[in-house]
Amino acid sequence: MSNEQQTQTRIYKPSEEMVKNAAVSGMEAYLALCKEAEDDYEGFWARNARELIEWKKPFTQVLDESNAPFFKWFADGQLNVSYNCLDRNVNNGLGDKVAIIFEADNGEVTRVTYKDLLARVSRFANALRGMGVKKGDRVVIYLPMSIEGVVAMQACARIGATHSIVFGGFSAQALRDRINDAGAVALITSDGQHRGGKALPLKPIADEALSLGGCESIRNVIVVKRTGAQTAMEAGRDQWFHDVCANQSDTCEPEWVDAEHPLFLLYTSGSTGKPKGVQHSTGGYLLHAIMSMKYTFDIKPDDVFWCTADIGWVTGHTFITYGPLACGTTEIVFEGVPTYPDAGRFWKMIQDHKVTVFYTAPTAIRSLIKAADNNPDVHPKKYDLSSLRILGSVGEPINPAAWEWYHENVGGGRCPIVDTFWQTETGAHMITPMPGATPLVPGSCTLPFPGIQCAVVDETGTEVPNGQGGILVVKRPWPSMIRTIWGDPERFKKSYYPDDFKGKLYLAGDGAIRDKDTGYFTITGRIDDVLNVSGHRMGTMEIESALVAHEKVAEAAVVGRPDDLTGEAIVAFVVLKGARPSGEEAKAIIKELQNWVGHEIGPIAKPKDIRFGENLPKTRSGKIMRRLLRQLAKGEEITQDTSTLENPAILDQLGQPLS
Ligand code: 6R9
Repeated sequence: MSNEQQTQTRIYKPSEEMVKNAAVSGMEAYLALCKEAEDDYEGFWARNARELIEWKKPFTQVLDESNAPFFKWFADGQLNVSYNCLDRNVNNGLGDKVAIIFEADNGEVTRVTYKDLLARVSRFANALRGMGVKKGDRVVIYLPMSIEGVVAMQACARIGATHSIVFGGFSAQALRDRINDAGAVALITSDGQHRGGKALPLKPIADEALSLGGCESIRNVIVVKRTGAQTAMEAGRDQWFHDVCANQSDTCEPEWVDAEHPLFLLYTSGSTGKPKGVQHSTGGYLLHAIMSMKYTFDIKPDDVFWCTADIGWVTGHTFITYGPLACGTTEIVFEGVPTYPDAGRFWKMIQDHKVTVFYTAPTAIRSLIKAADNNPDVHPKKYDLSSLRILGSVGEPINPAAWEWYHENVGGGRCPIVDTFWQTETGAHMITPMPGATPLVPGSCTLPFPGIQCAVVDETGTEVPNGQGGILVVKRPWPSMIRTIWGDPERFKKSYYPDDFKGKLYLAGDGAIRDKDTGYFTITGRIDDVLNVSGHRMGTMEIESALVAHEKVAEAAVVGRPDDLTGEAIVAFVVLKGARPSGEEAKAIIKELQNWVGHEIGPIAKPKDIRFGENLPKTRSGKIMRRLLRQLAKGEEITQDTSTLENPAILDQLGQPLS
């Protein structure tokens, strides 16, 4: 047996102690929860919703399928998410407990108790109300990782405004498109952000976005002072966050909303067209956020939880802003980057703050493995990581070698790794181990979350036998699922409940295979034109449209190629309007196009490799043969018959990497 095979088949059972103390204690407990849901699906979720959420008005209806696939959960119940995250904990005696340990890029630490956080949220919620922001209005938040980021989200939730976070690394154009699509009335941003020892501007990008046209719905811009950079403020529109919060009352009556009220929109990449505004609910979303904290992270009162995601992604929503606070947890919010001042930063922070549950992405792990290989001083073994008890992974498949390293060097061989598969659209965990129950197999996200009914099917929607790969689907609606695509219900139906499956199965967009013996799931990657670069979703079409918007570009096709560090890397095949360039000229245009895409979408969308051709490989009916481009991008030889192509000779030209 080769080493790779050995590592792949190794099974890690939870320790007796872990089993004894875990919320889901042993496989019997896991299976009992699954059976409870199997026997009485609605009863299972309703029981949890009653136990885990404080309702202003209790629900009597559970699941409403009358307008499928626009499902409703707990529709006649009323609640407020901010109340459940803050007031509830303060009322239960946790007022002086630390809610957030904020560590700045420069290492400065600020602690905010539940009582403080409630006061800060209330003041800002009052300020927003004072500006006329009301229930149902959309508010776009374009902020770095900060206490104010969490405060802004919670304040929106408190007054029933629907927030939409735009990741601070996105461009003016991307911000403008999201403001425009959401029809937002207010924008919350900051003068700038600190990352890796540098102060970067943010407000100027927001200003550029607002100047592009299409953002006329914005009445107020609120600016958090972070870097102290000279900042232009437009009279009548822009105000400082600290000014609007000054003199506001520390209390703010929450807006009680229906369970189906949209808590937030979050834009994500799809296979075609523009990014889609994934709309989430209030009650169902909160429920599964809490359940994921309790079951997957086995969260306990004295845990210190750290999710390293940015609040700009769904992981930051569910596992920074909502899940941990709703459970009364102490959590870390980190402003900086894992490699500053050196690549030991994560390990030092775990040591300093005695983190017990740590949740990060495979791409971060892989880059820290590389760093530790090159510099023994930043190796996790140099730090005291004994406080850790559970590790998590999210965003992309974790390769078994990285899993083993994480388990051994960060978890000291004793911490279970929960490899959590889920999506922006699913709101919370879908397939994941339970740390005190599920035997772990590196590289597999193992079994569905209790109550979630996943399957692997073929193109007709028929379940395939274990051991045979197929398409991942979810068989029944679940509380935290996407409700619709903002402003485009037809696209919601087509993307997630396609006619191919008679509109009955939720299509995740990923391929999967189940193990022959255990039934464990392994995600095999996206089956659509979505790339996963460092755990960030990028639509190939989005990058292609950015490229063809450049004056020199006639046509472009974008594909992914496997990359050791980032999971996938973006490769663009480009036909210029002028002659095919070579040498120095080609290099200069490559730089120009990379910067252009960075400016149009954001630095994460920059193609790593750009190749020029006089044309692209096309079928006689004019379809670009992306399969062949993928092979070229990987540097594979094309062996199949290409005689059906209109222009087979083009493959030689495109096979030559320049950059
Ligand atoms: C939470 C989040 C979703 C896509 C998803 C899949 C990939 C996420 C994964 C995983 C394998 C895991 N993905 N977690 N693949 N194993 N544990 O990442 O949401 O940004 O919407 O991305 O990420 O391809 O479809 P989102």
